[in-house]
Amino acid sequence: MRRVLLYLGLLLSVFTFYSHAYSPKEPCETCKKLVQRFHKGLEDTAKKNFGGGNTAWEEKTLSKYEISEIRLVEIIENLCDSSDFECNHMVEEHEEQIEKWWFKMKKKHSDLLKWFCIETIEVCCPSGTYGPDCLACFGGSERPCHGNGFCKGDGTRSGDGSCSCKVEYTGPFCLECADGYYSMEKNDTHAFCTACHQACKTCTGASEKDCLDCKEGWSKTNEEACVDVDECALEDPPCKDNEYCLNSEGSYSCKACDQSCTGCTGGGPNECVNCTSGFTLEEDKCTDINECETGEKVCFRENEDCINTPGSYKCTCSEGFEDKDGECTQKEAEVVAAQTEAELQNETEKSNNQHEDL
Ligand SMILES: [Ca+2]
Repeated sequence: MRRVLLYLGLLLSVFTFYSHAYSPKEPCETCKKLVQRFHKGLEDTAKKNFGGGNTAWEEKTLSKYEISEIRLVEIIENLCDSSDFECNHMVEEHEEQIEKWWFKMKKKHSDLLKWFCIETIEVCCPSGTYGPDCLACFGGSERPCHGNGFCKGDGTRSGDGSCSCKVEYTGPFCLECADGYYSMEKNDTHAFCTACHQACKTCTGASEKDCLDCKEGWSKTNEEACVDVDECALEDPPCKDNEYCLNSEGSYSCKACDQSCTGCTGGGPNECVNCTSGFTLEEDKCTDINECETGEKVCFRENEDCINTPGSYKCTCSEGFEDKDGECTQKEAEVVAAQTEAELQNETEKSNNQHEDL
């Protein structure tokens, strides 16, 4: 199963990569970028060629250069990155028009974006308009979507001119308030929507008394205001047995009891309803019982120690011993060490005896 998922994931990422890499760019975007680069090219070539002194000869050549084909070629060479297929294609296809603008139209039509992208190759529209015929966006081309949203296809030859409204607004022209917002001012062409009080789903004003509907987690009182529901005080509280409930504005949360509790009213060992086994109530707190010190023997095997743990205890073999077939046996290494020690002891005693013999 995991392998299949992995494979599907891989397939999906490859697909996303390709669809991304090869999706044709919006031609108006390409054109706008191209015009931007043209202006950059103009700047760069202007700097490059106005450095030195100003002899009459230089001035004549420079002013010639300013409108020369050499300068245009330099600019065109840097219009697109070599990897930008759409840009290179656009330049190739419309090089003649760019030349025409450079030599003949520049003076009269100084706005290259307008002349080239909108009017000549027709890939963009004036802002506030959209689609093949550059029609006005919903809400008009002056203030598309009444300033409360974005017109789909604005400034391009694509899209449908419909509005996608900012979060506060809704309706085809973004003139109505979305749920959770109310209108401070409104007429046929303007709307200004503001957030309701956090307790309201819909409202007519700013306060919790202006709610039409309450948001989930809030309910209407007699005074018609939406107030927080205290979920923790409900007859059937929402948390599990070993959790306690924390109320909050518009919500609640369930938190785990302390490990010493069985049921609790808060987070500490002093807020238990009952102590869990292994704990006992001491000074109003559920406290760990130390089973190793009760006086009763709890670990029964030989060479075994009792270790107290929170809520319980462990019986483990003493140091130098290990559990083998249910018994605490001396470790191999320890046995060897003990033997060596015994032997050494023996040797020493022997040699001592010999010395005494002498
Ligand atoms: Ca609540």
